[in-house]
Formats: sequence, C-alpha cells, structure tokens
Amino acid sequence: MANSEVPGCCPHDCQDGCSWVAHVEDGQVTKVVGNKQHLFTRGILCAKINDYQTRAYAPDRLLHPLRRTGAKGSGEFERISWDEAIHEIAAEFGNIIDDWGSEALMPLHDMGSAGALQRRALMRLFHHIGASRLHGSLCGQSGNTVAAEGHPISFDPETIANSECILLWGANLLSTAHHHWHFCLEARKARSAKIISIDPRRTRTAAKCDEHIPIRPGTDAFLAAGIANVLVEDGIADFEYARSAADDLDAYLEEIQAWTPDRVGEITGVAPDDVVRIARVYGAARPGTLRVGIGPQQSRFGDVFVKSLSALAILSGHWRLPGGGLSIEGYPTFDNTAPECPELSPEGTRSLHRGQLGQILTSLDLDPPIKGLMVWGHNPVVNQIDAETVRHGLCRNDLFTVVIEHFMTDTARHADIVLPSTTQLEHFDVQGSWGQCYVGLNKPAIPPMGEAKPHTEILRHLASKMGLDEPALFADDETTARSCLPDGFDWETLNRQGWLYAPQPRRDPASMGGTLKMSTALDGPEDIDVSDLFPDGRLRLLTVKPHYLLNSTFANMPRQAGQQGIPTFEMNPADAANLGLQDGDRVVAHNGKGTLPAILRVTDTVVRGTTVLEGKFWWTADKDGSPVSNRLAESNWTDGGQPTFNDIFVKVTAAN
Ligand SMILES: Nc1nc2c(c(=O)[nH]1)N[C@H]1C(S)=C(S)[C@@H](COP(=O)(O)OP(=O)(O)OC[C@H]3O[C@@H](n4cnc5c(=O)[nH]c(N)nc54)[C@H](O)[C@@H]3O)O[C@H]1N2
Ligand SMILES: Nc1nc2c(c(=O)[nH]1)N[C@H]1C(S)=C(S)[C@@H](COP(=O)(O)OP(=O)(O)OC[C@H]3O[C@@H](n4cnc5c(=O)[nH]c(N)nc54)[C@H](O)[C@@H]3O)O[C@H]1N2
Ligand code: SF4
Ligand SMILES: [Mo]
Repeated sequence: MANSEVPGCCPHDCQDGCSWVAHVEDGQVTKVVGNKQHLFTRGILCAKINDYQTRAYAPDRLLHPLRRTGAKGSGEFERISWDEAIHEIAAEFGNIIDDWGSEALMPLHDMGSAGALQRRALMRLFHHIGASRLHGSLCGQSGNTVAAEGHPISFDPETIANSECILLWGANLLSTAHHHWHFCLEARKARSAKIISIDPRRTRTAAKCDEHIPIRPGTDAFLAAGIANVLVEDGIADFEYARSAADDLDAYLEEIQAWTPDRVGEITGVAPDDVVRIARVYGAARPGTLRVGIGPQQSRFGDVFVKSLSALAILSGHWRLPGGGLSIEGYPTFDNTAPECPELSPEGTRSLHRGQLGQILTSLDLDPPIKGLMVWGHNPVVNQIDAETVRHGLCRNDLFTVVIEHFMTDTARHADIVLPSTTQLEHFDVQGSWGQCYVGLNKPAIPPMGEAKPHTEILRHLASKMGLDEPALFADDETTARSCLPDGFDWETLNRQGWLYAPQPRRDPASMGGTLKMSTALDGPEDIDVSDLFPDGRLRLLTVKPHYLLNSTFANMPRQAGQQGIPTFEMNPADAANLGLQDGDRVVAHNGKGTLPAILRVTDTVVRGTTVLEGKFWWTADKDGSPVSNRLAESNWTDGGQPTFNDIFVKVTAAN
C-alpha cells in the first residue's frame, strides 16, 4: 500500500482550528503533524492533539452500535447491527411523533466536533420533522448577548501583532489557544508591546506576560470602570470616537465616576497604583487590545463583564486602528448553520436552551415533554450545569435516548442506543473557526474503524428508514460542505491545500451609527459588600480549562490523563492556614449539592477566597464523591443565558 500525506484539520472546540497533515503508511496513520504552510498553525499542534492517531486507534473506542440491556447508567449493553439500531430509532421516533407530537423530540449537540457536517448536518433531519429547535450556548453566551446588542467582539487575531498593549483579560492563551500567543509575541518584538494578564490565577500564560495582575473573580467590571475613569481624568479618553459609536456616553461617564482607584482596589484586590499604571499603559498605546477569555463569562457577572470591556474599548478609541479594540472571537467568511437547513423547521416550532438540559428533562410543565433525545458531540452529564439533575433526567424510563460517540462516556452510559462515530481521520468535513480567519477542509486519511459511521451517513440511513423524501436529507457531503461557503469561494485551493485564509471584514463599534449603549448599570461602590462575593465565607471554586484535556475529551486517554494528573485544588496559603490544611492533603469540597474529592496544592498562584480545579474529569465515584464539578453547581444562568459554571461555592475540609 502506498504511503501518503493527507491534509486535514483539528475538529476540537478550540479557537485555533489547526491545519494538520496525517501521515499514512500501509493503511495506518503513523502520525498527525501541524501544517507548516498554514500561517496560524505554523507546523505545531498542541499537547492534547499531537498524537491524534492514538484516539482513532484507542482500544476502548466504540466500534459497533449498542443496545442497553441493564439499568440506565449501568453501562450494560449488547452489540447490535446498524440495521437493527436504525430500525429501532426510526420506530421509537415514529411512535413519539404519533403519541406526543414532533416537538417531543430533542436533538442536542455541542462542539465535540467543529466540523460543519459532523456537528450540524443531523439537525436537518430534526428540523424537517419539526422537532424542538435549539438556541443558546454553554460557552461564550455573555459575549453572544453583548454582540447581539450590536457590540463587535471579534476581529482578525493576526492583527494583534500591531498592538502596543495587550491586556489578556481572563484568557489563558498558552493552554487554551496557544497559536494566538504568537501574535502577542510579534507585537512585543515589533511594537515593544506590554502584555499584561488579569487573572485570579498566575497561569502558564500569566507567567510569560510582562505583568500579572491578580484579581478577585467576578470583580472585573469594577476594574474596567476604574481604568476608564483614569483615562478620563488623564485626558486620554477618546470622546470623539465614543460619541460616534454610542448614544449614552454621558450616562456611562457618570457611572464610572465613583470608581476611583482606591475603591476599585478595595473591591477587586488590585492595588490602586496598579489600576492607574495599567490604565496609562493601555490608554497611551496606539492601539491597545483587550484579548478576553471565556472563563470570566461563566459566572453571574458574565454579561456585565463583557459589556464593561466593550465600553472600555470604545472609550479608549483603540478600535480606530487594526489590532485595537475588543477581541473575544475571530471568524472566517463561513456559514456555520447552512448544513442545518434551518428553513426546513416549521414556523413557530418551539426552541429549547441547549444549556438547560437538566430542567428540560425533569420539568413537569414542558408541553409536550421530551420523550426522545439524540445527543452527539457533547458530554452533558459532565459539562452541563447541575449535572445531577441532568443525570436524573437521563435516567427517566420514559425517555428514549440515542448517543453518538467515540467512547463510552458518562452520557453514553445513559443511552438506550449508542452509535459509533468516525473520528476526523476517517471522514470528510469542512469547518470555520471561532478564533481565527481560516476555513479548513478535512479529508479522510483512513477508512472508518470498525463499523463507525460519519454523521451524514447516519442522517441518510435514518431519513430513509423513517420514510422521508426531502432531498436535502440525502445531499452528498461535498454539496453540504459547499453550502457553507459564499459564492465565488475558491473551492479548488481549499480542496487542494486543506485550508484557505478568508477573513471577515473588520467591523468596529462606530459602524453602528452611534446607537450602542456603553452603560452597564454597574452598582456604585456604596452598594457593594466584598463578603457578598463569597457567600457564607465559602471559597469560590473556579473550574478552569485543563492544559492536556479538552473539556472532558481525552480524560479517558492514558497519555493526556496521565499528564493532566489527578484532580487537584490549588489554594492560597492564607486560606489553607485558616482551614488548617496542608499541601498534599486529601481534601473534599462540599456544598448542599454534593462532594468533590481532590488533592490540595497550596500555592500563592491563586488569589485568596478562591480555589482552582484545572480539568473536567469523568464520573468515577469513590467514597468521597466524584470529580465532576458540575454536580456542585446550582442551576443558574446570566440574564443572557450563560450557565454560571464558576459560581460554585464550597467548604473544603480534610478527607476522612
Ligand atoms: N487545553 C485546553 N484548551 C481549550 C479547552 C480545554 O478544555 N483545554 N477548552 C476550549 C473551550 S471550550 C473554551 S470556551 C476556551 C476557553 O478559553 P479560556 O477562556 O482561556 O479558558 P478558561 O480556563 O475557561 O478561563 C481563562 C482564565 O480566566 C480566569 N478567570 C476565571 N474567572 C475569572 C474572573 O472572574 N475574572 C478574570 N479576570 N479571570 C477569570 C481563569 O483563572 C483562567 O485562567 O478554551 C478552549 N481551549
Ligand atoms: N464546570 C464547568 N463546566 C463547563 C465548563 C467549565 O469551564 N467549567 N466549560 C463549558 C464550556 S466553555 C463548554 S464549550 C462545554 C463543553 O462541553 P462538551 O461539548 O460536552 O465538551 P467535551 O467534554 O469536549 O465533550 C465533547 C464530546 O464529544 C465527543 N466527540 C468528539 N468528536 C466527535 C464526533 O466527531 N462525533 C461524535 N458523535 N462525538 C464526538 C467527545 O468524545 C466528547 O465526549 O462545557 C461547559 N461546561
Ligand atoms: S486543540 Fe486547538 S491548538 Fe490543539 S491542535 Fe486542535 S486546534 Fe490546534
Ligand atoms: Mo467552550
């Protein structure tokens, strides 16, 4: 068999969207390497993905359809054929539609695969049959909410190389989007840019910045107001620009006035001198950049957090220059939703929030209730808020659940039917990005492992078994892929080299014709009591992204799991001393909802009042509980719908 090098792209939920080359020898993928030609990837994949073939060849990979034989969640299944599986799903879905109506069916996917076909194409079946639709996000929903008000939150991240000051605000780039760091380094080299991390934790990234400003989580909007206040006091605010973008500048200026450096210091824990100094460096830069992460959005302050940073970026006028402004995301010209064919969904079909699964499955008021669920690219039993409620919902005996997966995850264990999915090495796909401006094309390097199937094939098989004749359900993969691309897109080059740079035009706040709102309705200093940030003297548990895992993906892979290590709480020495705990102790975090065992690491890299768990682990219960942090998370969302994963408050005690 000939050897070959097959172009493809990393499908994981990461802003970098790397382009890769799979090396195939005698029909086996021997390695997967970063594409050297791709200007973003620069030949390097990350610590999660650089041995990607081991995922495809993993001994615990799901390779056949399965039917449940034991209780839900028991993990007891029997092997069945594809025909049996598809027949059973078609029959169950048909019965549910007859008895309860189409809206009793719920599709549910997240970003397990970012490939447009793998992630989205199955939705056209659900839209066509009139199943409940989906809206909302588990991820940067606060950013989406502020963007929906007209605030731009994205531009081409490569232009950050032009910046003279980059505030990495709650963004741990070296773990979560390490290719973005290159452009920060270029700015440092070419423009002497200062790179400053604002984060409750001295992360890998913070350690490489020019400065790290530790901040109490949830207090960022006050720091943003304080910085804005200094820009005004110093006469370096760009009022002309702000007036061209917003119609409430005066209200905003009034709101921030109370936020003097001293008051900001009391609430945020940032020294008043630092507030002034950062403001001056940021204000004087031409331009300055706010590079903002997702983690800080995942608390009840999330929407205000994003809004306050957009207001600061507007007031500074940095949007006037390329690379300046507010950068949370970045996009190529690519229509992500085209493969879903949303137009097939009957008008008036109800829509469900994809981040409220526990409530949706356990509600007594939902009419019709959800009777049939299909999940792909998502592990809700670990990643949805209030995970015990999700699990209770999935244990309902009157719920028929299908899970499409690579592995027997905690979610798959609760399915009635499990279908094996191909990996990116085994199927064709095309994808945009949420962090940069390239479209990626993925060609299969090897045939499907075992009986695994791409989702588009599952779509065609199921549509046919359900007796449907809508032509879109039977479209070939290339037609579906091309529907994501604008007219005149250079398909030939994309097809040949596996990627194409296709940036969306830069849009700045002034392009909104002066209609934006800068005001965040921020509380005044007199309304805030710092102790409210830590109810009952508990610690806030921050669940940050693991360096070697991608959310819960790879938690079952020995290499990545070994490097990530066992669940560990990082805790400030002052808090540990207060609690009588020592480095290396076995401890348990608990609140009214559950317990979470971990090993304690006492370290001054974390601010007081906060403990940090790096990682999403699978359920594996022991006598002290399980490491799934969302079991301890109350069901809460911001007004904009962001689940508040980081609002977990716990007591930490020694394990018995
Ligand atoms: N290695 C790896 N990479 C990933 C992922 C992964 O799981 N592992 N997940 C991917 C996904 S889905 C996403 S959404 C992105 C997320 O990418 P990031 O947003 O960069 O990741 P997080 O770790 O969630 O949060 C970033 C930082 O915010 C800090 N933080 C938390 N709360 C606050 C706060 O209130 N204020 C401030 N200033 N900082 C705060 C945390 O300490 C953390 O260092 O990463 C993607 N990339
Ligand atoms: N406490 C807490 N909770 C959080 C977060 C947090 O930081 N803290 N982060 C939140 C964020 S930002 C996000 S984005 C969500 C992420 O939540 P999820 O999207 O559930 O993230 P993963 O754990 O990566 O699970 C993705 C699943 O998709 C599967 N998969 C991958 N590729 C394919 C494929 O091609 N086909 C199929 N069928 N399956 C595939 C993987 O095996 C994996 O089980 O979690 C959220 N939950
Ligand atoms: S997870 Fe992100 S950084 Fe790692 S290879 Fe994939 S796209 Fe690149
Ligand atoms: Mo995310």
